[in-house]
Amino acid sequence: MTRDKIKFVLIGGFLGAGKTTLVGELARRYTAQGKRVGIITNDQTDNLVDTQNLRSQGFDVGEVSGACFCCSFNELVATADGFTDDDIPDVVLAEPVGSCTDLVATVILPLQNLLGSRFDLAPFGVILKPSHGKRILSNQKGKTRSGFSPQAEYIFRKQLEEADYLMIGRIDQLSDQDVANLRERLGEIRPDVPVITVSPKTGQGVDGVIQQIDNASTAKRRLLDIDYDTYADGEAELGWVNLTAMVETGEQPVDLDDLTQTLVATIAKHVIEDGKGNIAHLKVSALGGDTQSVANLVANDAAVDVGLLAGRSVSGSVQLIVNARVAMDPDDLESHCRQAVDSLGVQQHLTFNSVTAHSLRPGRPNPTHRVVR
Ligand SMILES: Nc1nc2c(ncn2[C@@H]2O[C@H](COP(=O)(O)OP(=O)(O)OP(=O)(O)O)[C@@H](O)[C@H]2O)c(=O)[nH]1
Ligand SMILES: [Mg+2]
Repeated sequence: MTRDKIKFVLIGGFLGAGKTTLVGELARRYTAQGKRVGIITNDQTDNLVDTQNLRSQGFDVGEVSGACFCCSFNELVATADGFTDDDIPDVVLAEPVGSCTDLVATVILPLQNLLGSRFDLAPFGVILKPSHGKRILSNQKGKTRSGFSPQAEYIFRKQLEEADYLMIGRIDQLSDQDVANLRERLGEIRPDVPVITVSPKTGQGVDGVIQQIDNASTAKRRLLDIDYDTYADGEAELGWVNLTAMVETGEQPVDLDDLTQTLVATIAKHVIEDGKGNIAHLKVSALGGDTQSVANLVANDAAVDVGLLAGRSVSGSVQLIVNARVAMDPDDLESHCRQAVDSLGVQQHLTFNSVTAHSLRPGRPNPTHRVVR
């Protein structure tokens, strides 16, 4: 029996751009169409809020952790194959690490060249994070206004340059003028790619994303002209902390949404008061039984958002996971995260069974495969 190829959809974009939210919304729509969906998440280290978030929405999620897709290409392939044992997906939705770029050369083309008989590679869509896009893309040469270094801004731009189609995200929060300005800036970077608008959170424009995914004619496979030294410096600027705390509530149930929002706000307060930190994405998950809350903060001056609402209180065991990506020293970031968790424990009368944390600066990207011009 011959099978249809698995459609492989990679959704790129900077940290906090809305990739996981979009992947969840796409998965819901494909599932409603009767398609089987597999999702692959990715991070430099383990214990991912995104994996839990998408699993708690009922999706089948595989995780590639320990390095980005390009440096863990064989694990990516094994994870995509892992879905195929008894229930072969029609669509695989994959979310790379938000500080990664050069994905056409290191992930899409190698997958197409080596496994093209099994996977049908969709056009590559990249979602623009408006809060940083507005500042980075309007920069005069040599001046940075985003709070990130020129090297981190370089990654942001390179991500946009390699797209087959670009998405302006969070349009529920943008004025028509904002959208027009961002379109103009994107047109300067890539005059030849379609630019669509989308709100992964409200679902507005997601049909347009599906049309782009199905429009094979836009898949131009643009190879970047990229300097890996600058790319590596930009990634190394980011402090990365994944912290997991296993806690018990007192007899009084705790409101999970309150827990996640408070913890994000407290970590952010420490980071901002420190005066050195620039938040790319702070996310906290609280999982009690089968109820989960995720709260997020995507910039120093943004508001804390509950991306996944639990809507109820629980008592007993709760797992807290913090994933923090902030331009600052990772050891300092870890101590801010630990302090915030401690003070939350006191405030909410939590008993700690364990707290483990892993902090790092991403190492130099060393792709398994890289297609060059
Ligand atoms: N208002 C609004 N918020 C959104 C939208 N899309 C995503 N968000 C919020 O933005 C935050 C980050 O979204 P994620 O989907 O986690 O972003 P991401 O790109 O996966 O982030 P990383 O995995 O860290 O790179 C969450 O609080 C989301 O709820 C949107 O269209 N509108
Ligand atoms: Mg994500």
